[in-house]
Amino acid sequence: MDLDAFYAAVEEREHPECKGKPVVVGADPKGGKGRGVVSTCNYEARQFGIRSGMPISKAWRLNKNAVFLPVNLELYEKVSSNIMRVLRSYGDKFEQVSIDEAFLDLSKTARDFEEARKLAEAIKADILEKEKLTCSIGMGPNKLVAKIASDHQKPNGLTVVIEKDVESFLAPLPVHKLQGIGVKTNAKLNEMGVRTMGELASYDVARLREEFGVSGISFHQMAQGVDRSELVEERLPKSFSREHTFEEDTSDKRLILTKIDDLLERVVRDCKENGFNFKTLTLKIRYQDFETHTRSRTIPRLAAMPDQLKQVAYELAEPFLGSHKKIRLIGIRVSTLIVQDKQKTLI
Ligand code: TTP
Ligand code: MG
Repeated sequence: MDLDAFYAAVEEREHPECKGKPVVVGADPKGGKGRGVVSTCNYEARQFGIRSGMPISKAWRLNKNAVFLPVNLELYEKVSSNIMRVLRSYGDKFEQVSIDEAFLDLSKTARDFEEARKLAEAIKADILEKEKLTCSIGMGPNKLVAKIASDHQKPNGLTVVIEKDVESFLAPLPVHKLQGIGVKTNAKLNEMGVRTMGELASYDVARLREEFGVSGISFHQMAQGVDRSELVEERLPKSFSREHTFEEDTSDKRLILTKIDDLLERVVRDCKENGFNFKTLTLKIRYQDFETHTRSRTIPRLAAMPDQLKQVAYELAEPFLGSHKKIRLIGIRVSTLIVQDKQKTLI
């Protein structure tokens, strides 16, 4: 799955008055004197030849009347994480590749490609409904084919390539669509008379090896649609935590409990915003002499109410509050995270 004109599409959604106009997201064009680059642009702007990575001054020359907007990464990251959460809930293994692109393994979720196609349609509809954005999905027997298929009918595409059609699907496509074939390799292959993947697939592998070393063998395999790589699942967070060091060491019970409320609220928010629930709450206390203690408690019910959570945190703090030593730092951590959509436990 790859979102269409991602940053520009989010901006169009936020500024409906731009709908239908060319929209360029990137550096300030400063009347043609700007020095940064284009991050991306919508499909209307692409008709003027504007592209990602191009100097913003050139984009300005190509269309002075386009809507030029600055990059609001924080917003795109939030939208991205919402969408990735939706996507992840539809399949088994999940690998996020970039802010707007991810692989999903449906081989255990769907019985065949027809069922998988239905799931892909449901994913597209769900993303459109929840985030008002379109994406392009490619499906195939492996990652290589899926990735190329996702790019095949952009924007708002859905391309399904079943096993027996892999070679005929790839054959007419230019070799530079393969990952690892950049400008130089592409030029070299073209010199050798190889422009399409079909030509590459039927080229003498020994000659490819002579020219490109072991990469030559891998190009030959890729051109045939061979890819045995597994999805690399993201490293999910194991916990969320926040700490506070007091300006001055303190024994003031009211001050300490207020700070616990504050930390707890922030940690729970971090956790929820990232799409997790949690089962374990840990409190950390450091005294003025740096002696440090932690106490944990398993929360009996997942959907514990804020007041109950507070109560648990107070109970964890209780034994430390009567000490003759002052407190320097307190911390709150939540762990044993559960993905909210799937209720899958992570240690
Ligand atoms: P892409 O998926 O490559 O591009 P896109 O989503 O804008 O358009 P398409 O419909 O062709 O998929 O990149 C995703 C986002 O990453 C893009 O919206 C902006 C950002 N990006 C940059 O900031 N600089 C770049 O050079 C590229 C290629 C992308
Ligand atoms: Mg994209």
